[in-house]
Amino acid sequence: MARARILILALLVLAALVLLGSACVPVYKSSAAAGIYPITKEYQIEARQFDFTPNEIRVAAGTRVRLVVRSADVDHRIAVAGLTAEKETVQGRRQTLELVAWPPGTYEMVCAVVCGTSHDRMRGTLIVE
Ligand SMILES: [Cu+2]
Repeated sequence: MARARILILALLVLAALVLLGSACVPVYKSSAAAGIYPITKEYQIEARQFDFTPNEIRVAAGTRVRLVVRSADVDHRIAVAGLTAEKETVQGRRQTLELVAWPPGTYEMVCAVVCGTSHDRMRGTLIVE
């Protein structure tokens, strides 16, 4: 008889734990807010000898940034120094580079492929605030 009581008590405790667990599921479980970096901002960038347009991007720290880069002339390679993000941009095609803007600071966007005589001037800035 005592075993039956213990078994019933154990089942009741188990049922209570299951009900308690289901009541604690986050409200936004499947929404984008559940991610670590929930906000994604997308920027269209044109790479052209010897500039990026726009050449300055300003984002909030912790933002997931998607750079859709299109080369208007020759092959380039966009790199964000300090954030280990780099993507080749082949002439006429769009390439997507994603990164997390963290930590706050000013990062240089550069062309990492020698694309012409003034290649070293091809720079932009990513400001993370
Ligand atoms: Cu270049």
